Amino acid sequence: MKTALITGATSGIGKSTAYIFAKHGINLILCGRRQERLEELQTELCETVKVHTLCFDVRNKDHVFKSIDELPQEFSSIDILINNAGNAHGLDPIQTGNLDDWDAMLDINVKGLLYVSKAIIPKMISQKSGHIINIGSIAGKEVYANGNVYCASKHAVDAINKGMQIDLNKHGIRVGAIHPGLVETEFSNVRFKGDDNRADTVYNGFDPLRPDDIADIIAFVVTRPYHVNIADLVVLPTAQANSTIINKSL
Ligand code: NDP
Ligand code: 8X3
Repeated sequence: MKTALITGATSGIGKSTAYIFAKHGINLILCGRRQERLEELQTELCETVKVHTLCFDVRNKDHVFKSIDELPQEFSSIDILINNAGNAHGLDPIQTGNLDDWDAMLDINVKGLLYVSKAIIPKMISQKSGHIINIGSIAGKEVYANGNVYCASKHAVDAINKGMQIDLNKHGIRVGAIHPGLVETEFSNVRFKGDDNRADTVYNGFDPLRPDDIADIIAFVVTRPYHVNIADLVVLPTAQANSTIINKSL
């Protein structure tokens, strides 16, 4: 049986991925900052697969490395890493952007992803196998108004994904990115700092992606035969043409 470590497993895409992986019989290491949610998931999913939880903020590199280094023996061999933890913080023109928001996005979406990857990649190299999926975004392919730093963080994920593909190629480790468009999760509630009405308007008037749509695709990607690596995938709701064109009449 394979073991997957999923960051950002307490909500949205990461949480759906945990459920779908459990259905595929993949043992789980579930990560996030909200301990209560991790415990709820563990209680539910441990009826199907083995589940271990790690409560850390991906910004805390010491905690990230210690938690992963000290995994119990039965979870220490990680076959699949889903680098999913991340969020947008704010939606402001560059000239009025909030410095704390910028720090959060770069520290979580970019540096946090790097810390978790650095803690796991040497294990994959010594195993001579592994599969890393980086969750980017359409915001990593295009820049939209007021998206500046979030888009920069996701462009960085796109670049890191390509860098990993090159550097890990000779080690037989599969690396790929999935870049979703609009998925209805807690993403906009976080972006708008708990303004749920504003968050709802993002997904009104069209049929957005649901977290299960992306989780299904992640499960498809990790269940391909070893010689198949899905390297880069943009997934949009049918109503979305790109970052800015959304057919709200559907
Ligand atoms: P959610 O807000 O629903 O989930 C975000 C997850 O990330 C939560 O589990 C959260 O857990 C975790 N997380 C956030 N900050 C930290 C942190 N500092 N340390 C550890 N974990 C953290 O959003 P989504 O499911 O939508 O987002 C998942 C990924 O998908 C993100 O990388 C996002 O950028 C990307 N994405 C989302 C899209 C969308 O439209 N929703 C579209 C394209 C990409 P906790 O709070 O418990 O720490
Ligand atoms: C999330 C999608 O368009 O809000 O990455 O940036 S978007």
